[in-house]
Amino acid sequence: MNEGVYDERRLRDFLAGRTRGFSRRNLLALTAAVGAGAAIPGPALAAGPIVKPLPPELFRQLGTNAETRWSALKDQGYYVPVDRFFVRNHTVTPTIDASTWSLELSGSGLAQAAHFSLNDLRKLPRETRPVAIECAGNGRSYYTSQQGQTVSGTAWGLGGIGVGRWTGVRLSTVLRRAGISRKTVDVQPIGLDPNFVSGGVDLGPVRRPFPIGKAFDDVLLAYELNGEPLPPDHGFPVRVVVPHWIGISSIKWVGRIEVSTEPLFSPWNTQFYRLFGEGYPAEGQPFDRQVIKSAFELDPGTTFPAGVRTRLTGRSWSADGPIRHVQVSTDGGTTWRRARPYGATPGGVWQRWEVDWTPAAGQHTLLARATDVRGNTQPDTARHNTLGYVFDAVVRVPVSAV
Ligand SMILES: Nc1nc2c(c(=O)[nH]1)N[C@H]1C(S)=C(S)[C@@H](COP(=O)(O)O)O[C@H]1N2
Ligand SMILES: [Mo]
Repeated sequence: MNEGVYDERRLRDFLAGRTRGFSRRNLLALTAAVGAGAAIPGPALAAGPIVKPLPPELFRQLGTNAETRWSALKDQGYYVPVDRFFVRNHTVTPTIDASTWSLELSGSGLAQAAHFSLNDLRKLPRETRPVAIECAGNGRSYYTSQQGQTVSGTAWGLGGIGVGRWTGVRLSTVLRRAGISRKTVDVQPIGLDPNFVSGGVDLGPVRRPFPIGKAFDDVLLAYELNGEPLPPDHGFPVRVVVPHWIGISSIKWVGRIEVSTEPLFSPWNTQFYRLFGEGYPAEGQPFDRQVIKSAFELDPGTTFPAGVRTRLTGRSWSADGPIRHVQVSTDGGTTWRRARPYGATPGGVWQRWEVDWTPAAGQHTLLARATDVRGNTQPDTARHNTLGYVFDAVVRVPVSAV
């Protein structure tokens, strides 16, 4: 499955006007606004877009979203507990009755529509996978604070990621049961949360297509997170989990999956989740995959006792494969040393690491730089795109010691 080839093909389909159920005119108007650096107006804020408690020591709230504080991951295990797993909601967490919920599969890739209740899905062979859900805009605020660049969208720090143990049934199993046609090229899961309205335009339910090759490769229809039923905020009763791909692919509260013998498009792969800006095509560069990043398990501005040895910890991850090594600098990037990896790494999703450090009194800048098994290394500067996606540069973390 080569998603680069898929992206190029779909870009050509899109440019040739081979788009179903989506107006390219809306897109061009909105893209112009986005290209000018205008903020994308968000939906009206409901009283509580997120159901679970968001204590300030665990989360930072950003509109309808909440990012995990990295200090909240210190001394936690490999998996991010639900009480501190980040939430990215386009609107609000819907209330869904699992006893009446069912998943519909329909479209030109099926002779007839098929329906599966939660019990139907639970009776099919189950599988558990460690998978990171990470927002494509994770780290976006650093384009501005570290590179002085203008970007639009939610100003995430690095807390728009969580690694979970997801349990469910393979999407391929369900597609086969539904009688999928060999001519199917794309599938598109559709959320049951309210329609997303952007710039006064109703863009419909949150949805994003992916190719049949990916659907048959490693995608899950998950009904459990970390051994418990999916929490409401993370997609109860069932969400799609698409390993290695940007978070938007993993549609929560899925109600229907469109199965199509023709290429599918939605605003979430035409207007959003494309790279716009200098050096990118005017129509935007499609992308699907997450990049490489590192984070210290502390909040920027933390104060340490001077002259006392402290253990700095963090995590690094890459969608391209397991992490090979991590280098840390405690002097603003002048000198670097290898961090010690520790802990089990089921699925190789991320690597926990540590270094000892005895800070002198004063201000310090911490940096961590990861390299994965494919040789990808975090650069000093991330390549700018106007929507602020896929920030991969080394982050400078200010701390002090007194
Ligand atoms: N139905 C639906 N699915 C969705 C979203 C949404 O708003 N509605 N947000 C997407 C985005 S942008 C991300 S990053 C992930 C976040 O998953 P989480 O909230 O479980 O952390 O869900 C994705 N799936
Ligand atoms: Mo996202």
